[in-house]
Amino acid sequence: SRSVVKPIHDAAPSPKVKRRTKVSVIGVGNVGMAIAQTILTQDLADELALVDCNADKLRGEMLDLQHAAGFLPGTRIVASTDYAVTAGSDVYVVTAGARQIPGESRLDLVHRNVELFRSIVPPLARMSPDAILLIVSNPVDVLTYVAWKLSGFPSNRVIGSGTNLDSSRFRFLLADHLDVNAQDVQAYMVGEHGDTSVALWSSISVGGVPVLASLIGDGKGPEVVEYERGMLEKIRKAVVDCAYEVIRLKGYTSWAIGYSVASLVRTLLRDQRRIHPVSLLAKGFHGIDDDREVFLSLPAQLGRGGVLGVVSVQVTEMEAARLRQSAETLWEVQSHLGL
Ligand code: 6V0
Repeated sequence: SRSVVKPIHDAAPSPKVKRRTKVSVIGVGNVGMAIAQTILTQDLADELALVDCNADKLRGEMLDLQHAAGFLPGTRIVASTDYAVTAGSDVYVVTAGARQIPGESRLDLVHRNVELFRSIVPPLARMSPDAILLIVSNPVDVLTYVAWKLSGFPSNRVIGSGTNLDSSRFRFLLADHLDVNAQDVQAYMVGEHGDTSVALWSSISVGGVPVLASLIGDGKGPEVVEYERGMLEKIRKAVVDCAYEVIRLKGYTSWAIGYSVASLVRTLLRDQRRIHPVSLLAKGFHGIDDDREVFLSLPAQLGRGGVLGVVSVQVTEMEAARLRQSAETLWEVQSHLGL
């Protein structure tokens, strides 16, 4: 570049550039690439490293992204089957793994993916001992626990994408039902990502108006309130079913998880202290036993340190009971993993 760009007269040397931010995506399948491409277009990192065990696919994806350089802000894109390429990462996004085949439950996937994590997580922890691990591979809650165990990282730096995506689907469907913009809908799904996720009804508000409470406050008869509750339950079920529908129709899900994980990466890297429902070490919350080392999603404040804290959301006794039930199920699954 020296021959093209010439220094001006009497110029001082550049000050030392502030440390660059680096994100590594492990697994360049449908989900990994959707995340990588969203991170690039949103200009979230100075360097993006990609790792996969399939060398041809990996190099092909790297070149394809690099060829967009003329349209992107200048993120350095590197890729290798060797984890050394990820050294010095601020955030790891782990999407490697077998994905659900139509009809397969997320928990059925567990044994296949635990073996994989034994080869992936220890090298990551060695290459970037201060990084945040963001786990996306399914079953995400179990694998986040597995990543925590295998990395030896403190629990605040091991996060599962959890119900961040479920909550976004929930907001989309609620917005459609209420005819408002999804960005104005606050609503959380918590607990286990997938079939047994828990919708927090009292968390639903639009433009600051709590939706269920306002129905009751408006003096609507119990039939109307019951009808709305029925509608909401239908919406909760639709949130669970819609992942399966996408998988049935296109074979995998990618765009929504891409945006959902990119939004987590932004909050973490820029220390935005925003609140996201993500999978975290949930023992001790909502009556989950202190000896149950399980990762479940709860609305949490995230920042450069990872999980900064858990929001004290209102949870009914029935919702808390379902959280505890999920905790028991996960604990049971984890007890067979030999970790
Ligand atoms: P995919 O398209 O099959 O990609 C998986 C990638 O992982 C492939 O490129 C493999 O080559 C690679 N891979 C396998 N083994 C290794 C290894 N040892 N080291 C490095 N790379 C490896 O799957 P897809 O991208 O569709 O899904 C990836 C994972 O994300 C699956 O476990 C999904 O179930 C999970 N999802 C999680 C979601 C969530 O909300 N948490 C949402 C969607 C998918």
